[in-house]
Amino acid sequence: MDYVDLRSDTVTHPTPEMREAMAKAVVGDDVYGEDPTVNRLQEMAAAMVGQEAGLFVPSGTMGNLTAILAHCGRGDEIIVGKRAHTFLYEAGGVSALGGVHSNQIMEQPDGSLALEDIQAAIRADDVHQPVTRLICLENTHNRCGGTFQTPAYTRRVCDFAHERGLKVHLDGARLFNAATAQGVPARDLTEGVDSVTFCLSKGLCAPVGSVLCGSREFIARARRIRKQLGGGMRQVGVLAAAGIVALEKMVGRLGEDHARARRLAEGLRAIRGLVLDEGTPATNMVFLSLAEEVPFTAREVAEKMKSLGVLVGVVGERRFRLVTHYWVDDEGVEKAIEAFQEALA
Ligand code: TLP
Repeated sequence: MDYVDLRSDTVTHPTPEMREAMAKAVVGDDVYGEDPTVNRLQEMAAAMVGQEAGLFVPSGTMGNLTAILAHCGRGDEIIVGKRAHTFLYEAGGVSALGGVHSNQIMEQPDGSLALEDIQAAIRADDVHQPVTRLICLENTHNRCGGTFQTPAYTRRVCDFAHERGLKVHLDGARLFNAATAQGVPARDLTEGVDSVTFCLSKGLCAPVGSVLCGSREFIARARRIRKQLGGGMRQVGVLAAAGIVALEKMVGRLGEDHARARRLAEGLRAIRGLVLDEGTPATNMVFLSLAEEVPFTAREVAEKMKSLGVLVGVVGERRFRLVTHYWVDDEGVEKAIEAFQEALA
């Protein structure tokens, strides 16, 4: 059965054009820096986010981990949102592998970190305390609803950080969704950051990979850390080739996913028993909950939906996340709305 898969945009398959580019990719040993396709992808990626250099990594998780370990030493501290992917869903890698301590602060509902909360989290110069080194941002913000931050906000945090001798890392897994939603180039959202990762494998449909970008000096350090983590890959141009197609062909169409998310939200809003989050969707994610009177759990509803050919993300006892992407068309959206209706009947 062909499911309408709304669990995540991580489920996207490569497009036929990507598969063709992968088959034809010219490759070399990337640990020697000799894979021309990887080098081209890294240059393209860095240019798109206004940074000097890029580093191809197997996943967003490894990109964030590599960046944080390149910015911080053991016992240093990062300031990070309580609902940040890096804090919630990366298996505690920064502390397990890097000895990096995290100081979590609550995001604002829109996923931003308030400057006064950041200020309050910065440690004093005191032997009892870890040394604050880095502020971690996320744009779009996954668990805050796929919300986006503006160029002005990012610049404000960067200025604030730099005045205090701190660095800023941006988890831009869905950076191009944030850019599309605001009609700005991605580089406007990365101006001032010391490092940024974005994923090729989510809405952009590449099968694998993210790119970490920053200054040449930073990327040289990150390259050694990637090697320590076992992420030095060899003839990986076969994957980078799909990433190049992702950047050339898929960035410009993300607005279609956002429009489908809006249509999906509109259809679901009309169904009794479903309560949509205020303001959802900001980009390609729709967050919603079951109304109190519904006698099922989200998991039970998801099981029924599955039998109707629709897969949904369960993110709480009574809560769902639905993510639109390239492989969900208009028909899929209507099918999902009907399936919810039937599952709750
Ligand atoms: N997010 C996944 C899950 O891990 C939750 C998803 O389905 O949304 N940063 C952000 C903001 C992310 O949403 C993700 C993946 C990552 C980093 C990690 O990327 P990968 O999966 O490539 O390690």
